[in-house]
Amino acid sequence: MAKNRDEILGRLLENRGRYISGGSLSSDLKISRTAVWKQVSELRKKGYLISAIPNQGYRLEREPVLLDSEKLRGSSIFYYQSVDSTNLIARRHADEGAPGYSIVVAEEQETGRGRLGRSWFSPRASGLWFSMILRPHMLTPANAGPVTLVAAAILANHFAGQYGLPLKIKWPNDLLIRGKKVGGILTELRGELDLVEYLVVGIGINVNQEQEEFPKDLRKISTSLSIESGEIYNRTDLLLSLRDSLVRGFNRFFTDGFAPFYMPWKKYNVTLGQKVTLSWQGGLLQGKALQLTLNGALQIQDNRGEIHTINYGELI
Ligand code: BT5
Repeated sequence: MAKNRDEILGRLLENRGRYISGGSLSSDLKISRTAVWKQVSELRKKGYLISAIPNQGYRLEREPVLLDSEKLRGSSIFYYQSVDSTNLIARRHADEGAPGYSIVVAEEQETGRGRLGRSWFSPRASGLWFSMILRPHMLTPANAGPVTLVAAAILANHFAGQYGLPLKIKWPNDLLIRGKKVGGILTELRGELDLVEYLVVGIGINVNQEQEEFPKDLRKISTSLSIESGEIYNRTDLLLSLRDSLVRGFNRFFTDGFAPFYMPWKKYNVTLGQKVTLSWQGGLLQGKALQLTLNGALQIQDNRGEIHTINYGELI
């Protein structure tokens, strides 16, 4: 199998800029067209951008560009090729004593995770999939609630300021550009009832993917920075600059709380003022997103006029 894949890659590289027909690959390698297509899919998963046109065949558009491990060295960034989930690896590092603000980043995640057991599509060498360990002093789990919102505000501000990209926040953890999901945040914590030992803030951002690289079920609802701006990003520089913004931002949060992030969050959010449906207590709560509290909870006014304050949930 791997031999066929290498052969196909070799042929694509030799014929750079030209289409090679599936038929000729299949007869040269003595495998079925379906087998050719399967190997092309595998190459795509590894970060090769390969276009396909009926009657013309396959063409290599781009090879994967990996993160620059030299540049990341000595910066408390643990770099992996492939992991199950960077959040899980970060938890392991944190349990072994890794300091606050360490980052785990991987080229690909085999089982990237969203919230509530959902999965996060994390193909090789095209996005940024990373987790930052936070070690706050004397933070209670109750006060850790806004961490996801703080991360979202930092990210939106970073992309607006440094890249001119109109990132928006959908409460609590979705990052959108023009209504499509470009990233998400998964925050987990370890601690006791009254004290947080550490937090892991997992961040996934689609960076250089093309639309056709997303699986069918995500194609209409997702986007990447590259799709939105037409540029290809240097993911190493992006990661390092994001790390600086996150360190600065979380430092501020741990000293001054959520207050400094309240207005930025409101500036970038697309939730307040909207009709929303929240999956809640096993059912649905419908109403209008009225306001964000100073603790980062969402106030929803239901259709009977009653106001509910929601700390954690899922808008659908
Ligand atoms: C999230 O969950 O949005 C949190 C995603 C966090 C991912 C990072 S990557 C680094 C770290 N390590 C991990 O294992 N996770 C974190 P949620 O709100 O539950 O959204 C999940 C839903 O988003 C899925 O059910 C899909 O519909 C959609 N989705 C999955 N992959 C996507 C992608 N790459 N781009 C856009 N949407 C995606």
